[in-house]
Amino acid sequence: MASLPYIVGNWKMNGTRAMLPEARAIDRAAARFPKVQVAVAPPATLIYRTREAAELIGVGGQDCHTQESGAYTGDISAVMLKDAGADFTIVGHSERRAMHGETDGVVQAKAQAALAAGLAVIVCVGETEAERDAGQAVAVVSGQIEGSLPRGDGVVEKVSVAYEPVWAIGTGRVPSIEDVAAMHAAIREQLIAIYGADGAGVRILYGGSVKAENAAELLAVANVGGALVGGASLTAESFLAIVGAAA
Ligand code: G2H
Repeated sequence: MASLPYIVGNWKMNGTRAMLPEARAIDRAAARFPKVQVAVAPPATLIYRTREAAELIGVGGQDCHTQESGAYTGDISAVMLKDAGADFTIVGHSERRAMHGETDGVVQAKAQAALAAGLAVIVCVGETEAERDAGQAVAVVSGQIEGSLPRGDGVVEKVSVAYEPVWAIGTGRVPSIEDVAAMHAAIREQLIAIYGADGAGVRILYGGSVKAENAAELLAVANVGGALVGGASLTAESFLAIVGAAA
């Protein structure tokens, strides 16, 4: 059975308790879209309150540490995310890779930690503009997939991949439909190589300047199983327009 389209809002470092009514509005409206799986990843400070405010939608973290606990000032473990009410976490977002020096190995260790804590995980990959211009986009993403994806028995059901070209993030630019199709097909092939036949069921989200105006076209592409949405997820109105496009 084909899985539902998965639409995930990544609030990044945006939101105080004043955002909770948006989460509540998204949750209420999600009941109108039973054929779409909806989730938000608020800042860690809001996970507990968002979980309390929302009953239907998934709630997740934006990152986690590789370790369960210890002397890691300022960090948050997957166990803590789970305890706060998270169902999943994003790992390997390009902002983490670029601003915090996260390598594929670190991202993979974070993904394994998330799974060990009982969370599902969304592993982000994507090439820079220079890498695409150099004709290296598929090779770069393939390297990230190989190095970042968690391995082990039973993990495949809990893993999603988000393809987010770095140059499309928050810029209003999106790749051509042909380029999205080609990249998602390449990722699908690699997922099957890694996970066997079960790799065919892993959802591959597209992320990078998704908005109501382009969502339907992107979501119609083969092997696009949902969207990771940043800026357009910050109000219930703009996020729900994307959820509606997926329905
Ligand atoms: C990519 C995306 C969300 P935006 O980072 O992960 O953000 O939709 O603002 O490009």
